[in-house]
Amino acid sequence: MRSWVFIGVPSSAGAHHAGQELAPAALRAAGLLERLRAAGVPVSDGGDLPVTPFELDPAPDAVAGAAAGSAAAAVRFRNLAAVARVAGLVRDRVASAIAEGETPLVVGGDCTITLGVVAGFGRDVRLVYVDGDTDLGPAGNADTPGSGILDSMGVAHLLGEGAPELTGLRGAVPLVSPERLALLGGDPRETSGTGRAFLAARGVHLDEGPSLAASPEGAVRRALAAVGSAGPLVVHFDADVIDSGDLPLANFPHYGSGVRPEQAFACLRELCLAGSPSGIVLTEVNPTHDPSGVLLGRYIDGVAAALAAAR
Ligand SMILES: [Mn+2]
Repeated sequence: MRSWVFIGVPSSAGAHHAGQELAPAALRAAGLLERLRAAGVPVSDGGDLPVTPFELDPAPDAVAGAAAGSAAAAVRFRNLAAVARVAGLVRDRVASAIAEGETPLVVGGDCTITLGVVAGFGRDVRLVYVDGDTDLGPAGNADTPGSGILDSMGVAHLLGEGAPELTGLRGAVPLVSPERLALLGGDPRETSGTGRAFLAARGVHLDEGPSLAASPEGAVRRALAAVGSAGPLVVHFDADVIDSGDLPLANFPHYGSGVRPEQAFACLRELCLAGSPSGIVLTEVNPTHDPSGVLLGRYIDGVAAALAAAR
């Protein structure tokens, strides 16, 4: 039987603002590890990486471009040094967990930590990216340099587009082969035609929120068929795949996406059951959205029920 290790990554370095760096400690305090064990999931506590909160990183390049009347300001990346440092630490921590025969349960933190997780698994990694966004940043919208927030550019970087400090985390680019990547649950309102074309041109599987909601099991079946069966499977699960009207835990809201919590957790459960993942990344939980703790409790229940399916 597999043995999971909880690896906390208290970082909001790549996020829109602070809060996610509190998630590993909040989930631990709310009983995630105990709930997992009660559900029959063997898990040890591997501790946390260093706390790396969001810091303001103003945009002098974009301001200068606008002042000069340039329509196409250069793409820039906010807090790049901190994001790259955290992702590198995640890569090394995940690689050492794998070497010790443990199954990493990486608990973020913003979505850029997944770059490090994937890098830690090496070249044959397969990734099912369950997320309310397709995280293409400017690669998905040619008309704007974007926000500079790296949290919204993770998939572009996985595919080799963006800052070399991140695309090169494993040495060889890209971090994951496009045919081994499946995106599940994206809010269709958040992905442009350019973004869809970018993914289609590379052969990346995309199944958006409505089709996940229609059949979580069917969406997982299609995603697993798309990424093939050879190589370790990593599952990325962003809390923002869930309609914020039901569970507004995530940093960046998706009100009205139509993906119910039970559908999102059924998707995660089916990935655990049918995909037998070698690692899972949980991202985007912002405990400051939940002063009563009720939302964290629901989230933990869903995660524990899902991981119990992975034997
Ligand atoms: Mn997201």
